[in-house]
Amino acid sequence: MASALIAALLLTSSSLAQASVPSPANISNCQFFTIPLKNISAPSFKLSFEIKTQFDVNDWTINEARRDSATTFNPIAGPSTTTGDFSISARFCTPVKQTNVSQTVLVMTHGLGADKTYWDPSLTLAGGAQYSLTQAALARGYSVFTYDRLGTGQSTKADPHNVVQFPIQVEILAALTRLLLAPNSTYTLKTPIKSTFHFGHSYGSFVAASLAAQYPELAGGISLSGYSGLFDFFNVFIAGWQSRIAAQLDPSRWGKLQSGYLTPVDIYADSYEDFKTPYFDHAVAEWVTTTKSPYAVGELATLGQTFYNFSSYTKPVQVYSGRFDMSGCGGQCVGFIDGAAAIWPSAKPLSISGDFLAGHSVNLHHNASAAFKAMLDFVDQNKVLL
Ligand SMILES: *[C@@H]1O[C@H](CO)[C@@H](O)[C@H](O)[C@H]1NC(C)=O
Ligand SMILES: *[C@@H]1O[C@H](CO)[C@@H](O)[C@H](O)[C@H]1NC(C)=O
Ligand SMILES: *[C@@H]1O[C@H](CO)[C@@H](O)[C@H](O)[C@H]1NC(C)=O
Ligand SMILES: *[C@@H]1O[C@H](CO)[C@@H](O)[C@H](O)[C@H]1NC(C)=O
Ligand SMILES: *[C@@H]1O[C@H](CO)[C@@H](O)[C@H](O)[C@H]1NC(C)=O
Ligand SMILES: CC(=O)N[C@H]1CO[C@H](CO)[C@@H](O)[C@@H]1O
Repeated sequence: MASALIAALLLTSSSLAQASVPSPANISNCQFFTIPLKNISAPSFKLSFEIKTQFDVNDWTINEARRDSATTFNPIAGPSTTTGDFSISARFCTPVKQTNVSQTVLVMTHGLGADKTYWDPSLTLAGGAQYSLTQAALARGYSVFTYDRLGTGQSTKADPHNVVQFPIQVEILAALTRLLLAPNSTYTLKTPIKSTFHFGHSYGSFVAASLAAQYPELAGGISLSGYSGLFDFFNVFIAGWQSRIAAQLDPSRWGKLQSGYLTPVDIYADSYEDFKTPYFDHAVAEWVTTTKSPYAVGELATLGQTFYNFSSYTKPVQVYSGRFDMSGCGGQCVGFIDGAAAIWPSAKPLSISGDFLAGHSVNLHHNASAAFKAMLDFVDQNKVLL
């Protein structure tokens, strides 16, 4: 049944392929890597709750979403430290025709519920190249690095309460960036990397932003989408997701995951957060649901619990979100997203845009190529050597 659905979906969406985008094979060399990271250490938190049953998920959702949540619910019981060895699944691509521009790598960090394919849907979606920031960046000559954040895709599925938390995701991104910048790096197909520009989507934007604040020497600039930097509407998003314990929702897909790995209940809950009608194709929403990756409750509960000094970051910052972004702006960014300027008082330059006709997952809407142009123009104009 499920495979019949997928086959039908591929047939339907193959018509999208006709917008002729050069085959990725012609313009770039790509390689997948499994990167062993040893002894990664970060501050962490003991949580005040534990997910064992679906009723625990419901109650956690209510506690996070209720109107007085800020004063009645503290997910943190106390400080701790996490140290571990992790295996990170990643992919590096670089243009066949190498130029100086190829020595800048765009490092892309995906959001909650996704994996690295967010940045290159053409890997598994027929016609997906038009939604691929990776392909657009390669066409401009940049190298691109994408990876599955800890707990997602093919990376280590660590303890979803105590280990997969926000600060360790920042440390992992820092470790990966250092590996890319290392002389004679194993992970860059012999392309010497001189500078990095970080891209984030949604949760990945918070990770990239925090990396820039903590380790400015590792980020020549940042471009953030699915992001306002503000948490005012997280309750609308968390409630709308109607999360389920992934292992119980679909044992054949996720049966091996611990109970703290959650996922929105169905395609409509996924789409509630990601998309805005009429600016997307339903086939793309189907793709999101058939390829999604559960999130760890610990990473969502610990977002915003650590202080990072964003005001000390002096390099280029771009905020580029869809007008109808649900988690970032409560469904309407116009008249709200400019508030993000206060987060980045020292950024030079700072560019904030929230009127692009899309929901949260900017890259997956019809007019994605216009968003990619705006994002990559910003890199072209502002890339700075580290
Ligand atoms: C692991 O890293 C910590 C610092 O974060 C260091 O003190 C310790 O010696 C390291 N252990 C190994 C085995 O490298
Ligand atoms: C590329 O970089 C090298 C070394 O930094 C420089 O000499 C050369 O002029 C650059 N080429 C272009 C086309 O920018
Ligand atoms: C990198 O490779 C070059 C050429 O093979 C070599 O001369 C250089 O010593 C290497 N650098 C490091 C840090 O390994
Ligand atoms: C953050 O950084 C700015 C600029 O470097 C500094 O003035 C400020 O004191 C820092 N804030 C905190 C709380 O450390
Ligand atoms: C696509 O997005 C750009 C940038 O926001 C906008 O100027 C253009 O009008 C949009 N095109 C369509 C067909 O929506
Ligand atoms: C001109 C050219 O090299 N075309 C190739 C692009 O990539 C596809 C798929 O790998 C090949 O079939 C074409 O021959």
